[in-house]
Order: sequence, then C-alpha cells, then structure tokens
Amino acid sequence: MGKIKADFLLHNAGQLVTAAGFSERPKRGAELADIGMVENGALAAQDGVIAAVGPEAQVREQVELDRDARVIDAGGRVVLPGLVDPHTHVVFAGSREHELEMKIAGMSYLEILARGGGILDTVRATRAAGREELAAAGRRYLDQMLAHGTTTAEAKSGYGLTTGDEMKILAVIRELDGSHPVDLASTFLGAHAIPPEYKTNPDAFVDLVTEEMLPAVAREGLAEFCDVFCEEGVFTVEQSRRILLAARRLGMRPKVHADEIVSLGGAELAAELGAVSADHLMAVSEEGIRRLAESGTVAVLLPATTFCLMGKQYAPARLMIERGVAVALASDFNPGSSPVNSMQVVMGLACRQLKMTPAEVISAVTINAAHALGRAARVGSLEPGKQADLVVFDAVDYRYLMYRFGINLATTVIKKGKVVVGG
Ligand code: IZC
Ligand code: ZN
Repeated sequence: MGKIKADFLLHNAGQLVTAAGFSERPKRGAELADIGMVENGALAAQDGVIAAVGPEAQVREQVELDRDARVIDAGGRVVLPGLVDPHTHVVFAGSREHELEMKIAGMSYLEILARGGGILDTVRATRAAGREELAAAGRRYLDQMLAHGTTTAEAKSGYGLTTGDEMKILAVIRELDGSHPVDLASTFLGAHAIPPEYKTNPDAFVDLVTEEMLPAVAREGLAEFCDVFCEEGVFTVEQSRRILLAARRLGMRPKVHADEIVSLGGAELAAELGAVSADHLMAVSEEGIRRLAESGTVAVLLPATTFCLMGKQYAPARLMIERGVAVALASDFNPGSSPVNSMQVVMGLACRQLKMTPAEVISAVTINAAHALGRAARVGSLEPGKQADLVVFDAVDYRYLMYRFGINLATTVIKKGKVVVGG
C-alpha cells in the first residue's frame, strides 16, 4: 500500500491528546473522561488537513514526508487539539474597568444595567466606533486568544442594537474571520439589551429585531447562529421564543443566554427549540437539566463569568454531567462580566469551581466545544480528515495545564498545518 503524503509532521509528543471518536455527537457522562491520549505520539498533515495521527512509530510508517516538510519536535510535551471557545463577545469598543468599584461596593450586574450602564455603556462606545477601530480592537483580542491556544471561537454581535450597528459588527466579524488565523463562527445577538430608545416599549424592539434586523442579517448571510439574552429585566422567555423562531425560519440556529442570574426557563426554551447550545446555566432548574439531558443541545458553562461577577453560585456542572447533559466550556469574553479571553484560565476555574476533572475539562474545551458551534466534523479533535489545528504546551502531564493557573503555557500554536505562534 502506498504511503500517505505529508507536508507537516509534529513528533515526540509525550502526551498527544486526540479527543477522538466523538465527531458525530458530543460526549456525555463518563465519556467526558475519555480524552484519547496517545503517549509518544505524532501527527502528520497535508494541505492543512490531518493525514495520520497515533504512536510516532506508526505515523512514520504510514506517511511519506515532503523534502521541505515542516517538522516540529514537541520535546516530550503535551499536545492538544486547538482549543475551541464557543461563547465570546469579542467585537466591542471601550472597556468597563470603572465597574470594578461598583461591584466591590455590592452593586449587582443587573442593577448596573438597569441604571443605563453595563452593556449599554459598551453600546454607546460601539455605536460611535467605525469599522476599522472595531476590527483593530477585535484583532488585538484574537491575537491574545491565539497566543493562549484558541484556534476557533464564536463571536457575537449585540453592542449595536440598531440594524446598521448590528450589521457593522457582523461585517467586522466576517472581516476578522477572513484575515485572522482564529476561525470565527458568527452569532447575531441583536436581543442583547433593550436600548434606551425602546425602554418604555420593549415589545416594539422585539418587532424591530424580528421584522427588520433578522431579515437584513439573513439577506447578507452574516450570521450562522442567533442568540438572545433571556434574563429578568432583559428579554422574557416569550420574547426570546419569538426571536429565535423567526431566526430559525431564516436558517439561523438558535443559542440562548439561559438561566444566568435568575431561573427563568431558558434551558427549557433552548431544548424546546433544538438550540445548538444553552449557555451560562448558573441558575438552571432541575427540570431544565432534565430537558437538556434529553436534547441535543450542548450546555456551555462560563465559570470565568461567575468568578468576575463575584458570584457564589456556579453552574451545577457535576449534577449536569451525572444526569447526562453534554457539557462544554467557554470564556464569555466581554467587557463587562468576563474580561477573560484565555481558555487556560477558564480550565483552571472549571476544575476548582465546577469540580470538573482535568480530563472532563479537556473534552469540554475541545470536541464538546466544537459541537456547541456545529463544527465537530472539522475541528475539536485530532483525527484524519480534520483540520490540523493543535497546540503544544509547556507541560509533560495534561493535568499541569489546570494545576498552574494564570500563566500562559501554550508555546506553539498550529493552525491548518501552519505554525502561527511560537516555532
Ligand atoms: O457586556 O455585559 N452577560 N451579556 C450578557 C454580557 C454579559 C456582556 C456584557
Ligand atoms: Zn455572553
């Protein structure tokens, strides 16, 4: 049998974590602990696609390397699939460090928003910013994410809240997706807050979202997903259902900011609508957990948000895993509730605050995170035919990634078979 051609080889990986075997459906329960680890592993790729992966001797046997192939010696260290961050608000202007003192003094996230601050602060800054300024800020945040090992991320709109400003943000997301190594999945989040113009008539804003914004976004093909901030004082379950049904009719798959602060039934709504993910879930009900477990919806947990909100109640990850919910993790990177864009920080918090094991965390930031973006056929695990996105970490045991906390351990990042960070 002829050998497989390869223009890229990574070898001498002490622990090559493949997360393989779950491209068809997300991992649940005990499956989350199965990370597909290969000791002394290697991975070969051709034209950015994985050609062979496994024990080094076997991979070398299978492939024929190009004369000028790129060869990377992992030095006996840990190699993971490129991390997937399935929930971010990465395109925005300004920042909100002034909220720190308010939060320390005890003011809640929803109180700050009700007073016209919070999201609405960022909306003012984002409306005033031009496309170039927004793209430059977004590029800087994506550079940081890539340097920390994220190779695929979701990006939401939601700081425009007018048709033109939402389209502006989605156009910036498209531009960044085409020009930055991090692959972006775009989500329309026009229903992120009630803008001041509609404060006395929120249903009229819901009409604007369904009748004007969604058709315009669909016409330009600017979003794969549609999300709603379903929360007390923001959008009700009924308003959220209206918006997500309209989006679904236009071909956008639903996502839901569900049961973050108050238990409204966002998880139940996500399951009912066949949403690709239900995100946050700090206040999810028993019934919500039951519905998610029976559904194909991935629960995306965001422990950095709970931490930054100085919250006491983290999402009940252990209970969800026990009940069979497919769990993923994300940063929720945004200027208010989570100015955190390193998935390594999220991984450290997930062990300590969600009591997820290091192996479960690996599954939740790779293949299950890819499922939360409908991209598991392409990314999230190291298997032949999938994109050659991988990260070398300065560690010899994968548990070290969660154990050391707050520093960047990613040394080399490879995107589609090309070294994009380190060397
Ligand atoms: O800017 O506060 N939760 N949306 C829902 C956010 C946090 C982003 C923000
Ligand atoms: Zn969010």
